[in-house]
Amino acid sequence: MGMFCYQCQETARGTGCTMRGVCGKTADVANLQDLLIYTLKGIALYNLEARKAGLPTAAADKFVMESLFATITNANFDRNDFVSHIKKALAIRENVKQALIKAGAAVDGIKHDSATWTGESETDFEGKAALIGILSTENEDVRSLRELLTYGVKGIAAYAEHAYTLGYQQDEIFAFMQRALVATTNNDLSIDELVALVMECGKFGVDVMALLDKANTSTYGNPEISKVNIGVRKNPAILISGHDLKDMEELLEQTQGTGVDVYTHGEMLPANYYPAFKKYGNFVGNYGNAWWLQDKEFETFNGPILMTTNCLVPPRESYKDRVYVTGVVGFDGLKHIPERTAGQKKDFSAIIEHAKRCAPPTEIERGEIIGGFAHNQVLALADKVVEAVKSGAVKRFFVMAGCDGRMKGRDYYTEFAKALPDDTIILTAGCAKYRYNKLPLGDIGGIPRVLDAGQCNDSYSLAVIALKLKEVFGLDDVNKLPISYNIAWYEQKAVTVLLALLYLGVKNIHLGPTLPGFLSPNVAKVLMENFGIAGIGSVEDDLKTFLG
Ligand code: FSO
Ligand code: SF4
Repeated sequence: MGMFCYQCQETARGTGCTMRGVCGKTADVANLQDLLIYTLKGIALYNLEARKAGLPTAAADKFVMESLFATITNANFDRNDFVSHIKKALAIRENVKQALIKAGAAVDGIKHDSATWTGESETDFEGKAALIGILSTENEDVRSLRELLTYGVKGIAAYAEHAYTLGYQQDEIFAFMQRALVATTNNDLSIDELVALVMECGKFGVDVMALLDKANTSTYGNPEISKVNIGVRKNPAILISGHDLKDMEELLEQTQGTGVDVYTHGEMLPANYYPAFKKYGNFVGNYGNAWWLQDKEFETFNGPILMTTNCLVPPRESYKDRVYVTGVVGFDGLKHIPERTAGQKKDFSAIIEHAKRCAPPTEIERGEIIGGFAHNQVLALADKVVEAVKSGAVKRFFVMAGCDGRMKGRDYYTEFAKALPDDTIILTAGCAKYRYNKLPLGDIGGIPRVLDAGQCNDSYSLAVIALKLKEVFGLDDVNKLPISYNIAWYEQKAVTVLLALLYLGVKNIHLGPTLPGFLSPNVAKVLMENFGIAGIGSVEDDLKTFLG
């Protein structure tokens, strides 16, 4: 069975996975994911009408958001989950349609196949999936723009879901996700109209990151400068990874008094920066590095692991029985911790009991790392930062946010960080930081040379900081600041972050380790000509370009 997926940076040969994903996604799952996205477009066609008619849209809004999130790279590998999502999608689509009919709205005009196809069995789904994949859009530029938009919307969905979990939502964001999905079904849209939608996606990228920032900081306080322990203690423990702070909170609450410690992994590291989590004595620190090293680090952790969102790597047999997943995450054979029911918390008792039977983590590192430089903390230091720039102590900032990954070429980011002159500061967010956050890069007059704002969505903080500096220095253009952008990407949330930066007017972003395989030569040209987007070269050449 064939497949076609090119949504992430590690896509095979830089052009597309066709037999099985480099990520481990099987062809049948890839095809079912395509069919799910296709069916969401049908839901969106009806739901936009429902929105216009003032009918309730909440159930479909939530379902579309969660389903988009579930198709992000490394989130869900479970065929059964996608079969049941597609069945649910067909049912929801029908519900919205019937509600429209009941309200006297005209639905006859909704004729697109995504809104009308039906199927019942897995065989039906597989047959249909074979007809509607990404390559069914023949024009490569249209396909490229449709997919760029879809991936931007997937990232928006992920961030919207985190905010939603904390009780924050915005109708305009739901409506945009659906409008964008519908746009990908419209053969009449011109290239210019699709480009405009991609830019609008950047606007909603900013909006959703701002919403999530508000949700996180209102719930857990503003991240503050923190020293994070990267060593281990002697108690049995749970490792929590992914991005979901609500899971973090409830796990910490439920482990109190059990003798079980909690450590973060990967993108959960920034939980260590939030005041609300510091009060828990059993919250030890961070264990390990970025997501792709989990096959080694989960092994030596010895205790159970809770994966709250992407990025899950297909687990090895040796530790598979210790991996628990929750939320949109899925993998055949892993234990799934059920969702919250109204007013109730998630029940983490099984994983806590499991931890008690395990050995404490094996030490793989010792020491501390520093982080917590989100916008509030940096702006509290603004005078110091501005003074350092004015005095020439700090010559330039390098935004090196984004993702880490397995690709060998990502050594570039470590070498680049090492080669940067001593009067420069790295601003980071996302798991890209693990390429240089343990290097002895020192500080400039007390300001660390690596300022970590947090998770990938906290790239929003970096934008807030840049806009504030622009104001302080009285500049009319954010590109006149002494800030360069050398960003690493992997999955679709990074696409959202990139589009958000473009929307904010940031130019000359260098994107690596490779440019997206889903950019056709013409679309790549538009991005290069209009925004100065470029790839990466050698550390030496790039430094010359940036510092030139
Ligand atoms: Fe990394 Fe994975 Fe946070 Fe991504 S852990 S790669 S952009 O999920 O979301 O930075
Ligand atoms: Fe390939 Fe990436 Fe798609 Fe996985 S998510 S199938 S690695 S392109």
